[in-house]
Amino acid sequence: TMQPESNQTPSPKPLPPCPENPPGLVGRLLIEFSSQMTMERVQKENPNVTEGGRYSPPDCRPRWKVAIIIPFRHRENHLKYWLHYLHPILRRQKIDYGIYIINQLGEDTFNRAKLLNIGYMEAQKDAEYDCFIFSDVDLIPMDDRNLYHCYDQPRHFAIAMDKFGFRLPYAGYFGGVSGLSKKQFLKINGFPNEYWGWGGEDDDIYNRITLNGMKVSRPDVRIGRYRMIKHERDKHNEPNPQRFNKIQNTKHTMKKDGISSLTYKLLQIKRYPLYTNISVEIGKPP
Ligand code: UD2
Ligand code: MN
Repeated sequence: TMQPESNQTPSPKPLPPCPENPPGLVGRLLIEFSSQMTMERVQKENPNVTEGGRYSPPDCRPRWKVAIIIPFRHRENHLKYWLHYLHPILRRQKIDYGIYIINQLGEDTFNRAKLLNIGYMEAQKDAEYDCFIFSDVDLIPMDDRNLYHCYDQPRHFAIAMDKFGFRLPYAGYFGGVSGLSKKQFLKINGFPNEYWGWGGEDDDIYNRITLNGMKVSRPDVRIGRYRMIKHERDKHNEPNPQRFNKIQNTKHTMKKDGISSLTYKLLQIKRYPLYTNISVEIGKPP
């Protein structure tokens, strides 16, 4: 005999998948950095973001679970603008996401790519992310049709920056903002840990992608536009004189230097309303 269905608790209505082209996008955005920004203001603007900078669309089932990873030291002012602009954009894009600031403690030489590797490791302790977007703290997209999720091939988002005259500076450029699925990231053994100081690490990542038989995917040049907040070169992030040599050798170094060889000391994880701050000690150049 059949069970009467009437006295069962109704299961919640399954959400439809989020649309591939979210209807609430507005396109080209006005981005400026002259108005005063405070964290209190940005928090008030984003009441629906949950602790640690997590958000999931309430009305549809997102296609990707995205960890956004930002390498960081002493850029508090830039971070406020980044959060002010990005949270509303990501919300309109119907992305399920978490924001991770990877903060290098101490004053030894900065190491962007190693911090990004750490972000990949640490974010996965929080949730089953399947997409990782790596962004400089000073880069704001000028068009919300530049969708922050992953693609069939590793994605380069920041292709037309104001500081480069809104053009790609060279064909193999992969700096600024990029995104890889978990599978793509593991295929290239993550990012190099041995680029200390400014430059070269993005070219090494580009080499890893092409050497492993993948191609870089990019948005339309009218959509992949960015503003970078103007800044001086930071202390302890001087141009790395070894970078020209090192990017010639990716083929030989990528198998041993990468996510497989990553070591670091985790010092603190703090959940703020709009982001998670992960402070780490990463050592110094040999
Ligand atoms: C370019 C690339 C960047 C990277 C870098 C070389 C662009 C827009 N970006 O950036 O992706 O390849 O060259 O390493 O072309 N940071 C701190 N504190 C520091 C130093 C760096 O937080 O003391 C972080 C921060 O997120 C910053 C990022 O590292 O945005 C890149 O450093 P940058 O902004 O000084 O380098 P830039 O603008 O030449
Ligand atoms: Mn910059």
